[in-house]
Order: sequence, then structure tokens, then C-alpha cells
Amino acid sequence: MSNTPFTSLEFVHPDEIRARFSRAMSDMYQAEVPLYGTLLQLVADTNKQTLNQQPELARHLHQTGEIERLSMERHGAIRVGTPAELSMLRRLFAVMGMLPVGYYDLAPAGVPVHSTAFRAVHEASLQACPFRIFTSLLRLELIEQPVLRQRAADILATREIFTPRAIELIIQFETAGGLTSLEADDFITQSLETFRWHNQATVSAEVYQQLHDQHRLIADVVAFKGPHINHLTPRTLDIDAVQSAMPRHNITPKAVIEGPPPRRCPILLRQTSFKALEERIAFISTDGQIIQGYHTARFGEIEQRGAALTAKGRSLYDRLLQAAQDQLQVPANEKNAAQYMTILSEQFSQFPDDYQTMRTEKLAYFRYFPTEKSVNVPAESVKKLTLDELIDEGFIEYEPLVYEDFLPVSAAGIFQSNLGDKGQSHFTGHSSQHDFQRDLGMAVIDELQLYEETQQRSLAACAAALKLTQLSI
Ligand code: OOG
Ligand code: NI
Repeated sequence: MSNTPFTSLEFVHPDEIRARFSRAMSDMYQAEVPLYGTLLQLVADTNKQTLNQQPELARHLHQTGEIERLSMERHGAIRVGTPAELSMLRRLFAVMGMLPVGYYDLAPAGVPVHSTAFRAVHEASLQACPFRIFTSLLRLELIEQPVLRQRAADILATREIFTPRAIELIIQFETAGGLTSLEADDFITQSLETFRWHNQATVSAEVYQQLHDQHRLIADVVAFKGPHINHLTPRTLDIDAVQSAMPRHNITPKAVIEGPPPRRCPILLRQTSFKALEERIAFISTDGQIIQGYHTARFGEIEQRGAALTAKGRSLYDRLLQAAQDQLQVPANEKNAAQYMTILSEQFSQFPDDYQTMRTEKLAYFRYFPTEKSVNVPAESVKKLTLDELIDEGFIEYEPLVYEDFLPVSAAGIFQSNLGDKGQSHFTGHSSQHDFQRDLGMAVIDELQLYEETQQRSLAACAAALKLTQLSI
């Protein structure tokens, strides 16, 4: 019945389902972790202040429409244990128009997972709701002890992280091609169950301890009923301001902000988090006794997003970041944080800090806009002009494309800050995008390709406005 054209008109757009889901998830997490609510307020206040103090920044954010999505939730993170869980999650997120973008291997940084980000892929959808979920799959093969590895696999094999109704609605979406508004609300209620916190472990305190001793992350994935959302991250316009204001609000931030240093023209992503909370957990012993214990997993994070870099810009970024880390010699921590930031800024003085140079050197992606001056201009008078000339003569303006993805080194730093010293181990397993994609059930989308397409579409829109057949970089 749902295949008739009439009912298909009643389907809710996946962007709308995602927006509703994102709000519901945020409400749930605020109720679960009140400190996250405090962080949200702090970020909102700081954003307001920054916009008042920097009218030029406000103008740019209006130009790109960024201002409208600024206060929406930006991202969350979950960790799953099996290929079956990962591939069902892929189908669940598809209902909300979220596709797997990018592959992140965190094993070299001592975290036994590999990951992708489920997110919207078209700029119009990102504008409607930029909500994304960083999703990690535990790599059980990296657990060295065969007995423990098998035990973890056995525990995971018995759990079901989706409600039967959620699965029904996913299948309904796949077969009918959409969900009605009522079904969408039901889907949101049902799928939230997967990400809810459970203060009862599914294993005994002893098994929890064994898993924990191997790696805290393994306990976090294996010992619970499902992949609880472990943080949500609002977007700030001034991460340094929020970082330094956190302690005044009784929030303890991690020692250093991950990613590039502060710049006039922000690039990629800067992130910081507050330490995970110690939460009471009930363990059930083999004789049915309830034993109280603790687990630390959930935290809050903030992010500041800048320009998406091209492959060339990205390799310059990676090189400078590595150089800063080599120069510091030890991992950045509370004691050397100031020194690290100085080194980082010095290294990044090699990365041009104005959009014009970043554009001409093809370090970043941009979005192009026809200006007022292009309205009704005769095609004849602009036909021979190159893109650069059209920009110079004021027919076209450009703004950097916002980076919508994640950074593996930063992600590892966020993981580590919540894993304590135990997290510093290294895993030698080979990077395995191939295995990840097999488990996921599809290839991950190349994020650079997406930025390229958005840039191209904006050029095509400029060409159309100027009645030119095409415009190229
Ligand atoms: C994910 C950590 C990575 C980010 O923003 O880079 C992350 C996790 O702890 O599960 O969220
Ligand atoms: Ni995060």
C-alpha cells in the first residue's frame, strides 16, 4: 500500500527524520548527563558573545547560511562490537539520510577500533541538519589472549542491540521507500533505545575486570546491553574561549585542544572534551548477587569547524602536525600543554592563513556565490573572463567549505583522554578498510569527492547566474 504515489507524498524527508532524531538524542543525553547541558549553555553564550564581538565573522556566517545550523547538534559517537551490529546501524542511519563517509583507523594510535562517520552528504541536507555519528567497530582480533577474545565474542553474539520494532521500521523504510510522520516518530523512539545508557552491566564484575584490564574500551563495548551514546558535541565559534571558561563552570577540560592551532582562517576541526564521568554500575555475579561498581565512558565535547582541505592541504596539515609532535617528543599532556601549543603554532606558520592564498594554492575547498553585480549582466561582457577575473571584478564571491568530517589523530586523542594511562598501548594490526567495508556492507564514501562535488555545484550555479556554459577552477 505504501508504494502508491499518494502515500509517498506523505513520507517524511530523511533530513526531517534526522533533525527530529538529533533533538531527541540531545534531550536524552541532557537528561542522562546534566553536565552536558551546562556545556551546551556555555557554548551558546560564547557563540553569542563571539558574534557580537566579530561582526565580520557574523557576516560570513550569514552569507553561507552557517548561522542557521550553528546551534543544532553537531555530532555524537558510539562503539559497536560486531559486523552484524555495524551493518544494521548502517541501515538504521540510512533512514535518516546518513551515509558512511570516510574510514578512520585508530589502531596505530593505540585504540583497537576502526571507524566511519554516518552523515548527510549533500550540502542542502547538511544545511537542514548536520547531525553526524562517529561510529567505531571494536577490532576483537586485536585482543591478544585467545580465551578472552573468544569470551568477548561469545558475549557479543548473544546481545541484540535493536528493538524488534526498530528493525521492522527499517525494513518498512527500505521496502516502501520512506516513513510516514507517525512511523518516523515511532522509529525515533525505537532507535533511541539502542543508544540509551544502562546502569547495569551484562557481565559479572570479574569478567568486566578482565575485559577492562585488556583495554578499557573493550569493557565499554562488551559489558553493556548496547552502544550507549558516549558524547554529544556542540559547535563553538571560539573553542579557546570555551576551553578556558570550562573550569569556572566546574567542567574539567582535557589538557590540549586537538587539531590545528588557533588561526585567523580556521581549518579542519579543533576539538576538546571534558573528562568522562565515573558512573555507578550494577554487576550481576554468577550466583545472582548484585555488586555495585563503577564505569567511566561518557563525556562531553566541543568542536570548532574550519575549512575543508584538499588532498594537498591535508597532506600539509598532516606533515606539520607530525612535525609538532616529533618536536615535543612526548605525548601532549597537562604539563607541556603550553609548550605544545607554541610549537604547533610555529609549525603551522607554514600554512597560509588567508583564504585568498589557500584558494590560489588549492589548499582548501570553496563555495562560490554570484554577487549582486552578476544580476542581469550581459553574458557577452563576462564570457571571456576566467574565474579569477570574475572574482577580481566582483561578479563572484567565495567562502570556504566547512569541514564536515573527523581527524584520526584528534579522534585518538579524544579516545585517549577518556581511557587513562592504560590507553597508551599500541596495536600493530594492519589497517583494514577492506574488512571494515565488508562488515559494514558497503564501501565508505570518499569525503574529498563530496567537497569536490559541492564546490562544482556552486560553480555551476555561478555559471548559470552569469549565463555562461561553464566555469572551472
Ligand atoms: C569517539 C572519539 C572520536 C571525535 O570527535 O573525534 C570522536 C569515541 O570516543 O567513541 O568523537
Ligand atoms: Ni567526538
